[in-house]
Formats: sequence, C-alpha cells, structure tokens
Amino acid sequence: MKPKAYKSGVKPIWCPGCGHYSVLNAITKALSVLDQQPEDCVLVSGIGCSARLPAYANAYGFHGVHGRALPVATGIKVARPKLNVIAMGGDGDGFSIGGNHFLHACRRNVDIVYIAMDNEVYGMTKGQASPTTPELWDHSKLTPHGPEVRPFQPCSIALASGASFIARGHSGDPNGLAKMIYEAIEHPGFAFVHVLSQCITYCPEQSEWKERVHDEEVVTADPTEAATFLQREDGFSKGVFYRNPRDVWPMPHQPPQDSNLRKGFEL
Ligand SMILES: Cc1ncc(C[n+]2csc(CCOP(=O)(O)OP(=O)(O)O)c2C)c(N)n1
Repeated sequence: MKPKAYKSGVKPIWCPGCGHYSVLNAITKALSVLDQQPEDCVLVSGIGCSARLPAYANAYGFHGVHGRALPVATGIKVARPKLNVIAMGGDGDGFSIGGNHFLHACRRNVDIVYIAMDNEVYGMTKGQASPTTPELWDHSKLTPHGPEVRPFQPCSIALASGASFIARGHSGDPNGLAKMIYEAIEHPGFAFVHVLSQCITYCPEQSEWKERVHDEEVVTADPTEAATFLQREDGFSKGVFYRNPRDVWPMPHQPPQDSNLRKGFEL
C-alpha cells in the first residue's frame, strides 16, 4: 500500500508549521515500506497535540489518557503479540505525567515502539514548560525566568532504564525519520525514537532547529560507549545511537525445575 493509504479521512487540526505532520508522514511511509496491513498495526497515544496522531492514521488506534500510552501499549502487545504496536505522545505526556511508565517500559523491554514527539513544551494546553524545556526559556507567564531546572535527557534516561534501541530524529527530515521508525519496528524489544518535533506556535525559535540538527550515526551495542556519547552530545544529534537486542518481555514460561519444591507442595 502507498503511504497515503495509511492516512484516515480525518483532517489534522495541528497548527501550520507543526512538526507532528512530518511524524505522521514518517509513520505512514514506514508502514508502507513494511507493507503492513492496517489491521495488523495499533497506534496508541495519551493526550496532547501529538497524541491526536492515531486518529489521522488508517490502523487500529487508541487515544487514551494523559501519560498512559505505554501501559496500554504494553497490555495490547502482551495480549496480542503478533500486532505491531506503536505508542506515541509528547514530552509532557511521556516524561512528566507518564515518566514513571517510560522508565518501566524501557526496563521491561516489551517489543513495542515508542515515538516521543518532543517540542519542549506543553503544546495543547498553550505553551507551559515541560520536562524538556530549556532552563532559561522565558516565553511562558508561568515561568517568566524559565523553568530554571535542567531539562530531562530522554535518550540517556532510556539507556539507563534498559531500552534496547535508542534513536533521535527530526521532523525536518521526514524521510530519515521514516527509515528510523522502520528500523525501530524491525528491532525486537523496546525501541525508543526521540523526535525533535517543532512547535513554532509557542516556540518560534524552534524553526532554527533545522540548522542545529546534525547527523551522528553512532550505532553501538556498548552501553558505556552510548552513555559517554549521550552525555557529551548537544541534544541535536540525529541517528540511531544504540541497538542491543536482549530478552524480550514477557519471557516464554518455564515450568519450575526443582522437583522437590514441587513435590513438597503437592497434596
Ligand atoms: C490527568 C491530566 N492532567 C492534565 C491534562 C491537561 N493536558 C492536556 S494535554 C497536556 C500536555 C500536552 O503536552 P505534550 O504531552 O508535551 O504534547 P503536545 O501537546 O506538546 O504535543 C496537558 C497537561 C490532562 N488532559 N489530563
């Protein structure tokens, strides 16, 4: 099927210039290259501008509650392992209210993809600071001097929490992002794709991201090398940083081997 066939008839209501349009295009392109049947794929989201995406795609969709995309996606994958499950949402959804679920989804290594559409702001609720807002970003009346705290580091935290695939894309490069999403779907285990997805409505300066983003293909399976890279880079590197397949949860059930233990409890 052509990428267009993976779009629903619902017209997006995102602002002009929003990066989320490109993420939708990248997802539909990746599904097209995979030749995925729409009924074999589920897009799961929480709440936010980004979380509207499943409504715009021709696949199963679940628009859930704020911060809860990952537990829902985990439940779907465990119940229906053959489905291609792609969870998504914004930086507020994923790293603030849903932050705890992010850590544990990385740790469990369920075979799902998680696309965080990071615009460094709460877009839907009109531009408050989020966990990834720069320390001195002073555009919101709620934080007139900026949030004055260090931004959350999504890729480093994903690595420390056990994600087995970590990449960063940019909405200004939908083709590169589509390839990355394709690789994330093909990866067995929890695949985290951090997307710099601009919100020029509340952060007009993000239109400069296209000049700041640079390619940095550091595919390593060594967590120490990945951690060192992620601590040194400037947050605008683009590429697949880490790929290290490991056991996927849930593991195949192994009956207890200790027959004495079993006998001891037999009636
Ligand atoms: C439990 C709960 N708290 C707060 C809200 C209000 N709310 C709706 S969307 C949103 C933030 C969305 O920001 P983000 O996840 O960064 O996505 P974006 O809109 O920027 O794509 C908030 C706080 C809510 N819907 N539910």
